[in-house]
Amino acid sequence: DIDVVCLGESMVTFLPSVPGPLADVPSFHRAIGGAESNVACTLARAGHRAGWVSRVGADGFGDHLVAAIAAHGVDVSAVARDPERPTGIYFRTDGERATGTADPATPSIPTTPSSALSEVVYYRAGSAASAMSPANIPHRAVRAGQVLHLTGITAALSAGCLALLRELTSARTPTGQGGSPGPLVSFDVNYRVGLWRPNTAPEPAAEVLRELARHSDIVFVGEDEAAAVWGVTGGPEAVRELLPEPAVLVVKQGAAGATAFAGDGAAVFVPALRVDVVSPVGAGDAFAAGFLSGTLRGLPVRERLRHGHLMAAAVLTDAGDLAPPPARDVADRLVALDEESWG
Ligand code: KDG
Repeated sequence: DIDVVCLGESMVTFLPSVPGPLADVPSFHRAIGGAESNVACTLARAGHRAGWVSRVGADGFGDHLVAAIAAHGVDVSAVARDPERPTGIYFRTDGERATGTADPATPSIPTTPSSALSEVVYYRAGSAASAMSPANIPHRAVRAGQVLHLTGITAALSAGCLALLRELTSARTPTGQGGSPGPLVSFDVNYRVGLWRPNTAPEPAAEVLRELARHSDIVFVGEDEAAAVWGVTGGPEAVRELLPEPAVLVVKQGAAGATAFAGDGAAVFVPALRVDVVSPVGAGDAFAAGFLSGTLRGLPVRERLRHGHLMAAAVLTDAGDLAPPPARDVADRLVALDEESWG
């Protein structure tokens, strides 16, 4: 029995040994990345039964990915190997860490967030996962959980991947409409601007991501993403106006916090924890995992958001895309702290 199935491409990730531009980094440290498997790994570490469905190459990077994700406790039995296509990889660079002081009296010393100077370089075109389509996916395994987690990254990879997401989002059976209820579809918009170039992406991002979000049950989107993809400014309410359909909509507001619309429609805002950010990559995935963990446990929306922030904080303070979440009893104690502790 599986609680959550996450479907999407994962890649072997290379993290730089030193900050600086790609041309100057002499060596890299191997890790794993992939928005959906990050969610699966975090959920598994948090005590849920999580599965990851994907395709990887019949190569050493594929071996490593499958083994590393399985080592987090994720069910990888439905991952297929493609002897014709490689496993995707990607490299990250790290901007110089913020140095100096934020004191406005000494403005000559810049305080640049490291993320502003970081680069992501993908080698994933033509990868095994980009060849996913409705024809080569284990449909029973994909629908085996209570929740099926997808992201907008997959929609950018190929026409087949986009067709698959369309099928999975539109085939859901909302509870109360008869038939055997399929999994709740969770969709993180995850707008990756580098993947949506007109000559490589199957269709324009704005329409595709909106359509997929509207057909999902639980949607995660950053306020900054909503502005970049749809030109929506005006806060979480404006995003809700654009996406009124999902039963649950979570608008992430960066370091400020996140707002959820659910149930009676009232907005619930929970501030984020203030942490020293080492790397922001993967924090959104950890947030989604925390929120979904709370959803699976039937917790109130406010607590789901707090679990999201706690798991995001663990990744924000780590260099990799993935970090172990706090143990469940610790997380529960922190989530139960009063309003004052939560800012
Ligand atoms: O969400 C973090 C991801 O960006 C990273 O792990 C790699 O899936 C990835 C992507 O496509 O950028």
